[in-house]
Amino acid sequence: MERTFLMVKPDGVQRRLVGEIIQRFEQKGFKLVELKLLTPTRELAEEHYGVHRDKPFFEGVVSFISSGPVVAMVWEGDDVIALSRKLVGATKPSDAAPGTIRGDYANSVGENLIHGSDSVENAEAEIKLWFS
Ligand code: YYY
Ligand code: MG
Repeated sequence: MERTFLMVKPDGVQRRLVGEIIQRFEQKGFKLVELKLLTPTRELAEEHYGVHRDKPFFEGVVSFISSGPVVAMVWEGDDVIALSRKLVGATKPSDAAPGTIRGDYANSVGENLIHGSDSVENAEAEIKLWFS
C-alpha cells in the first residue's frame, strides 16, 4: 500500500475548491489518512520546493505557497502516487486535460490549485516534512 502527499494550494482554499478536490480522491477510492490546514512558513515552502531552487520560478512559487492557508494531506492506496498525479493533471494549462483537477479549474502555471508528490522517494520526504 502506497502513500502520497497532496496539498490544496492557497488559490484552491481561497476559491472554495477544497471539498471538490477532496471528493475527487475519495471517489477514486483512496483513503485520507492525514489532513491539516496551515499557512506554510517561507522556510517550509523553500524546503518543499528545494529541487526547484535554481529555477526562475522558485521565488514565485515559494511566496505563493506561503501566502495563505493550504490543506496538507496524506492519501493512501494502490499506486496512489502515479494515479493522483493523473487526477491532478499537467502543470502547463495548455497540457492539462479536461477531467483533471487542473484541466477543469486552473488556467495559470503558477496558481494551479494542487500539489502531488511525483515519486516514492519524494512522497516519503514530503510526508516527513509536512507531518512530523
Ligand atoms: O509537479 P508540478 O506541480 O506539476 O510542477 P513542477 O514542475 O514540479 O513545479 C512546481 C510548481 O512550480 C508548479 O506546480 C507551479 C510552479 N511553476 C511555475 O510557477 N512556473 C513554471 N514554469 C513551472 C512551475
Ligand atoms: Mg513537482
